[in-house]
Amino acid sequence: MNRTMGSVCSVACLLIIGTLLPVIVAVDHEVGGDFGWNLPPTLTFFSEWARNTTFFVGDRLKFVPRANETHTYAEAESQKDYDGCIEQGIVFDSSIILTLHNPPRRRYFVCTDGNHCNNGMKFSIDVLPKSATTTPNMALKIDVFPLLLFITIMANMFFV
Ligand SMILES: [Cu+2]
Repeated sequence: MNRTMGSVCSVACLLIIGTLLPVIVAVDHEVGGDFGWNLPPTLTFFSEWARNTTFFVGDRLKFVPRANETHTYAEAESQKDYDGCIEQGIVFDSSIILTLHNPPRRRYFVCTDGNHCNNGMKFSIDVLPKSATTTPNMALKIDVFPLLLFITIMANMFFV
């Protein structure tokens, strides 16, 4: 009886984990990686970082400056504004974590402090649809895994 109860509990736990797994796929990106959100060594530093990173709806951007540097961030509305370092709308303190909400689209970020944008503190990203984060293959594995375990445990209970 104890063994049955234990198995039922394991199955319940696995089913819960299987349900929660797809929710945890959102990723936090620290802008600039370990270098952080600081005056970059080259004008293309942040563009290169962005190009080597994949962004999905639901992911978050963290702008982390060094303790002795102060930086903000804001969005530019178009490629033209971005090229000219013209920001629109809200200027965020770097301590504010930004969630990449729907819709999927190209977004442009610049630092609004001093001449920082012209000195390379800017990057653009293509935010991809959320569905792309779970490939059909991966979604299948997540759904099938608890079921397979359930079948295995049931088989053990009845045939061992
Ligand atoms: Cu700055």
